[in-house]
Amino acid sequence: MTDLLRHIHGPADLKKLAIEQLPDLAKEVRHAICDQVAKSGGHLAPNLGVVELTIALHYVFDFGHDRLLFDVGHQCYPHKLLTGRLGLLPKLRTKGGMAGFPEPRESPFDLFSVGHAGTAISTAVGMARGDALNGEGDRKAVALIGDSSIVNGVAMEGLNNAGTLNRQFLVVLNDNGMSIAKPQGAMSSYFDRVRVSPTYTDFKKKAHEVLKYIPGGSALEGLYHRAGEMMKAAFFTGHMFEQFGFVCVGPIDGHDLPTLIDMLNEVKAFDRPVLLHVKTIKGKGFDFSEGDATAFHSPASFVIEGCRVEMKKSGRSFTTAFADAMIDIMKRDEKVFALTAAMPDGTGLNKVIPLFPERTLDTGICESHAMDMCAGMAKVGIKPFFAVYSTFVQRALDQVFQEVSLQGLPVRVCMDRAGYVGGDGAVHHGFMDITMFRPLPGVALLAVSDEANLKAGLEFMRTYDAGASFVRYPRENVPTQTLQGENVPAYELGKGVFIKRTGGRTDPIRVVGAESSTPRRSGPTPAGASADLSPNHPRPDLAIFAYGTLVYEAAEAMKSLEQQGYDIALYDARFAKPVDLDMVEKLVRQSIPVLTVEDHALAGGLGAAVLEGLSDRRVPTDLVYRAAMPEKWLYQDSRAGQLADAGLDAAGIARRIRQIIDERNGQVPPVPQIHVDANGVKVR
Ligand SMILES: Cc1ncc(C[n+]2csc(CCOP(=O)(O)OP(=O)(O)O)c2C)c(N)n1
Repeated sequence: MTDLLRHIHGPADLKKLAIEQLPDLAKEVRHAICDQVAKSGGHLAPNLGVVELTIALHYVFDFGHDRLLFDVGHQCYPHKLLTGRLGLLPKLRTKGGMAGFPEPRESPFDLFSVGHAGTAISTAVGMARGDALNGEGDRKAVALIGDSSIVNGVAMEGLNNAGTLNRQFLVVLNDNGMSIAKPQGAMSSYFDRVRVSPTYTDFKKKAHEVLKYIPGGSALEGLYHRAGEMMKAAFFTGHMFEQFGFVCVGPIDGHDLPTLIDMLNEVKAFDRPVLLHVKTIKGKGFDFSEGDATAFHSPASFVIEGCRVEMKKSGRSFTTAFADAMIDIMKRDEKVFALTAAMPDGTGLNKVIPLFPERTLDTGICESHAMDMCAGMAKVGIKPFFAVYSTFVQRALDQVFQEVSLQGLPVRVCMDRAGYVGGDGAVHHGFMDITMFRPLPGVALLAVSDEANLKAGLEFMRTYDAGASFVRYPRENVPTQTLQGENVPAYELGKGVFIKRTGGRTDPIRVVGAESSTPRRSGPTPAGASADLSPNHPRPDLAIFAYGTLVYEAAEAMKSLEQQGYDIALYDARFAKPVDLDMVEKLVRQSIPVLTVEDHALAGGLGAAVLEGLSDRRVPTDLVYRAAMPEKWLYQDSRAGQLADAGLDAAGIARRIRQIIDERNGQVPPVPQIHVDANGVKVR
């Protein structure tokens, strides 16, 4: 193998290479990415597919000055390697290492932190317009977008606006005929047809054909006459994006570096919007990734042994548990319909779809449309279960308001990847689903802590017809041992459940006469004093009111607290809306401090619901404490690392509880609640 990549510290070094050297560089880039993803996991096939395209873009444009916007951003690894970040690659997706998505904190070559599909064209239009206003209209604008993302509503809105630009503007359509899974909808069939069209292979014939269609005197004609022979042949008249006001060029071979460079050099000079349609092979370069681009879209780590590639096994995820629970529900209830918006693998529905082809659907990347479709189905008595990541359901907030909640429709939404998501980082955290949906009348919000609770929660949703219901669960494996055994109590609207108390003691809410408000010593036993730890002790030092899988972190925290002599009760809140205020009120009225614990933003989450609800009941709230995601971005890391940084792992919860109890015992002065906002400003 050649040794070129090591000497590329930025695009200026790339431009020093001869075009003939670039295929060797492409090979090195591919191997560097594949070797690293095999070790750490990450996006593989999308990056392997754009290696030549990225090299060509940096070879032709000057993105220190020009603008390059990535759509989704999961295909940015080659770009990062060509812009001086090879040294960060060994720490891909880990704390302090290389983010898996474009990240402006990392490099001025990354203009936006992105992760959600459909945004590149609009942000590029904005920058192009802004640059023009700033008198810097010479900065070229380029948006790189995939064939599945361009169908996204946001992208379409961007195209609609971009087509009216009276200046250079380039959309590079990376058409690999794939989303994560097979792309969906009429547009994907259209691309299938375009992809097999003769294109620029038959230059002369094509040029002649094109000339026939170009009306005299049009702007296109002017461009056409200025264009080189190859470019003329690649003009695509009748391409649907022509109707948006774009000059359409291609499809061209996205792995043929000399052609890519020639074409980009030509379209760069066009002073109007151009769509360059580039055909690529997702996963290009290795048999295994080309052969199964879905499995290698974003694999966990894997091992390559000769011709064999083995994915590392990683336990039973909530996603798999969800798929199995859905299969069971769909067998029992023929009104149930399951949908995903382009995430059959990520949500587990890939396991469900083959079993129920008539009652499942992948809508493509269009969460808003999917949500409205759910509303339509619910309106006629079908029970839609929309499986979607928490972060992507944000795209459908307005639809949940207007078409779902306002109509009182029982749409069921199953939110995977709720809370911190680990390596994908800030662009994918599911941190505001409670905040978004809590204000909506009739909506039920629940969370599940383990597989048995997941089944029970989904069963509740199946029969809950009074409004929409949303369940959340994280990117994690289901706990191998359960706190409540297999037979968890059924979910009852707005009801939390007692899980356990240190020392196997009784639920304080159930203790007869526990309303006594006599102050008592709490916390660890001072030296020389005898501990009051009788089995029927009426009041614990503190009650934890935890949501979702953090019930398990809290249970773990209780182990160390118990050893230190603390008496703690644990409740699973189960619902953030309606939140079990009766449960919390009973605790507070016994002078038991309550700590709410959730893997969700502090603002508007479970703890906020408790504080607001108690306040409305005129119940004093000074005994309520909240542990939740702090108001600051946590970037790529393991999920465990992110929970620890937020103080939401077992150690953090135990620390917080000791602090609260010590403070209440007057052993330490009150600790002000300090949170750091997005701008790094400390606020009380
Ligand atoms: C709003 C939104 N929904 C879902 C996703 C998850 N997602 C990430 S990449 C991807 C497929 C994108 O396909 P395409 O644009 O064709 O790019 P490719 O991966 O094929 O290169 C999807 C669905 C997302 N990033 N954003």
